[in-house]
Amino acid sequence: MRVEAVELHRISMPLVRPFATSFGSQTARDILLLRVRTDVGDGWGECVAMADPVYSSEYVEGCAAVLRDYLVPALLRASSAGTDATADSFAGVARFVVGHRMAKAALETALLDAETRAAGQSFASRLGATREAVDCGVSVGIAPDLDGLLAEVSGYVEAGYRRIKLKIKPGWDLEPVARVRELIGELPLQVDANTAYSRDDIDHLRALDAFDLLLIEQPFVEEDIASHVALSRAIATPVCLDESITDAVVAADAIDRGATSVVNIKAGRVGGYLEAVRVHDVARSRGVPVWCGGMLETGLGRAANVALAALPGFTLPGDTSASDRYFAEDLTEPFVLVDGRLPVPTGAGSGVTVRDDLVAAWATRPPETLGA
Ligand code: SMG
Ligand code: MG
Repeated sequence: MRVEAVELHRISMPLVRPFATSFGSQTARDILLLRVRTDVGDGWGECVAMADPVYSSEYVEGCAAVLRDYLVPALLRASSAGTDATADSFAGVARFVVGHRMAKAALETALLDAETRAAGQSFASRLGATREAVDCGVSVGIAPDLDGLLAEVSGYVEAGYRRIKLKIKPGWDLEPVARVRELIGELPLQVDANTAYSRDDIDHLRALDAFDLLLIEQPFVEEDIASHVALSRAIATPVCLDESITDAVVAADAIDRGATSVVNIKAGRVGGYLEAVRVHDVARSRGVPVWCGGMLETGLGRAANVALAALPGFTLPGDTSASDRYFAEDLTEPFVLVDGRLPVPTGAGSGVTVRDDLVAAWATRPPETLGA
């Protein structure tokens, strides 16, 4: 496969309701999309970085810069020098840029889409999926008040979600969790702190053991593996790392050190879907369950996530909610919940079609074309 050009598209999509976390509130999704133009057809990839560097050090404008200045030129050079520009060979090109995993993942996904589409193969089959539908959970932001939270959660329970995840932070934890547990009975429940706590909070966090949670996700800062080990020893609720897990080596190490007994896998956070599969593999070989995280993706990124979530080690419901959880209208055909599950796309490539009319209508700046 030869890459002829790469387009950078920027769009903004309003959220159906604000999504608040310990690091701030989002009201719209500012998204970078990539289209690769190749000799065998086009491929699309979505960059999961947020508008600001608040969830991770990466952010949309930074991803666009590293793609424009480094990753895309390196890919175009390698391709014109005769390297077969597949997702696999992209690893060799990407290696010379340190970090910037979300930017790399977006480009790798576009290549994966182009090559599997041309071969008539689905993402699910390329990644090694074994299921036709995946169990879905929903991530619930920090609400303005408890009544608002309970009303929102009730709506998701009615919609059929198989697991609720609550965002927590100091001052918004035990009470909301207790009230939601009371509301939802035995429905699986978990919490995500997005690094809002410190080691001094271990005694406080232990009180969460009363609520029979599936897990507590990323209570401490991402580099602090030692405090996650300390918490894991002090608490009965399983500790799950998200932000800390940046590749399969880190995942294996965190598991072996006892910092995490469940892993949240996000392809963007680990540099792409191929590395995400390797994280799945190291966890599975250690008997550690994984689940698919989310970054408020459009249908494009959601399609790839649902394919990943269909691998055998993904034994817990993911943050793979339906399109209408975030968007009134999706960029692709919408993902609709059926009995708390989403069907895994079976068409070639991502299996969904990006609507050019919406990419143009929602554009926040003119597209850039590199190469050609
Ligand atoms: O896609 O439903 C989704 C979002 C799930 O909570 C979610 N993601 O830390 O896991 C996480 C967050 C990161 C994004 S918060 C703006
Ligand atoms: Mg998280």
